[in-house]
Amino acid sequence: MKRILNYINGEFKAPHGNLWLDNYDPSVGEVYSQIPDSREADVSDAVAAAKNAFDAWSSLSTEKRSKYLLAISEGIQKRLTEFAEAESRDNGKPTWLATKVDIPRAVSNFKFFAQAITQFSSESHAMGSMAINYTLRKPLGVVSCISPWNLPLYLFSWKIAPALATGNTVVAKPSEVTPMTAYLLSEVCKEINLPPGVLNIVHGLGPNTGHFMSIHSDVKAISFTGGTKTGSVIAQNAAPKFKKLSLELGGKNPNIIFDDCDYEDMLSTTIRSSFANQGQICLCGSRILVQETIYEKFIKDFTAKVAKLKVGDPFDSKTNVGAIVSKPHYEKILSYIKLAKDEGGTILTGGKSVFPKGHEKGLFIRPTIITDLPQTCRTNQEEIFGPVVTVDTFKTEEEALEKANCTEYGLSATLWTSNLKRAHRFSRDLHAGIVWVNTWLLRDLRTPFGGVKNSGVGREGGFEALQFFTEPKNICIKY
Ligand code: TXE
Repeated sequence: MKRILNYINGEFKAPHGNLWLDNYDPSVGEVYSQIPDSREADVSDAVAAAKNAFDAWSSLSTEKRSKYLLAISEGIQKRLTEFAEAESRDNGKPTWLATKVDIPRAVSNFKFFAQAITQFSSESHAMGSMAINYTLRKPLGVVSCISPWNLPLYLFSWKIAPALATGNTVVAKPSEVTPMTAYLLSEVCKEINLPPGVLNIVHGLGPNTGHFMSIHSDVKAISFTGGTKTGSVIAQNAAPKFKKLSLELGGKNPNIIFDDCDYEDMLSTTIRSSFANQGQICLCGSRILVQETIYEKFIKDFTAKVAKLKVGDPFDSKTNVGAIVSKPHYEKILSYIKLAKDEGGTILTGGKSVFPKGHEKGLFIRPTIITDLPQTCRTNQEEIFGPVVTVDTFKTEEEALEKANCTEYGLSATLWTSNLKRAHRFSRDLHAGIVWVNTWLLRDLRTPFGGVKNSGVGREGGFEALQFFTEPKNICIKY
């Protein structure tokens, strides 16, 4: 059975304790590889390597660092099919999705930050004829990047690329549930001769590997994407040492549909925003709010289309919905479907597991639509993170806004309307870090990405990421 290794100081290394974790293919429910169960000693090695590499890496010219990032980007691009198949097998997502979105996006992340760093500059503030202030932006040192399983390489590279571009050295950990493309990335780094220690990839469990990565005193900042509870644990661990933190956490995003929208566009996009990647995207619109005037029509059309989605083999190009990432997560989603029924919800379609031919032990759940639940119930308040949406109605704009804003989360929101004034007004008043009007998940890598309330702290993307990974220093010079 294939065993992947840690990538520390430019070398592939087995964990000190020789401990290993099983890695599952969720579409067949079987272990297909093993990964290091790294502990404190492995993390210490990685941090020491990163610390050692920092002076040389941070002193390289921007152009040279940029070239390394471009080489990584090209290295992934050359092996795109291999990366996409690995992502699909590890995660359960359709291979076409990994080929079209996940891996190309990882390629663009490295390319984007390779270019962005060449355009990064800092401010100066003139004090009349008395003095001039200018801001120096210096890299932080060793930083930890911890990423989740839903968009494995996509989110891993979204953190690593800006961290490296700004001159930091990195210790990174992918989710233990989806480690394979991070391992392939370490192969690419080796192939392109990235200087040893600049990027170190350590595999293992969150409470072990991730924990040591967040408490190590030589780690200056942590960039984390994952569950809200984990984010809170990391924030508590990081606080005593005043580490800089960027936390991208969960969401319970509203998808608000007014009767004056472009109906067909809304309908096809809503299917995507509800069930893309098995609903396991923090930006999915899991609470659909529909204006009463078009509710009956919407329910009929939406249910009919969703019932026809093909669930099954991720490697089949006709599959719309692949496997759920892991057994514990699969059980969590099913338990929420049960909760929704207990809370009085009506299941319009889905609501159960399926066992496609040849994948009888796989983890598949039919896309599920639930109605008749108040916004206050747990099903509508807690993040399910699966192919499950609820649909509710509203009469007025005020009611829609109140329902949209009524959770502890505030990551993203989608708004469907042709009324320009309403689009501006409503977008302004939504509690969300990102608002899409008449579209969903249309991403421009330059824009700030992140949420409010329990959806996180800080922003990633574009110059926000470059600013996060640098420390500003003000220098005041008297004329
Ligand atoms: O994520 P975790 P889980 C949500 C979603 C899901 C829930 C839990 O609702 O059901 O979170 O998912 C590492 N110190 N999202 O348990 O645990 C872990 O190893 C340091 C939303 O899989 O947050 C992994 O690399 N690190 C989300 C990463 O944190 C720790 C995407 C994320 O894992 C750690 C995923 C610790 N103590 C889940 N504990 C989104 N917003 O995109 C775990 N980790």
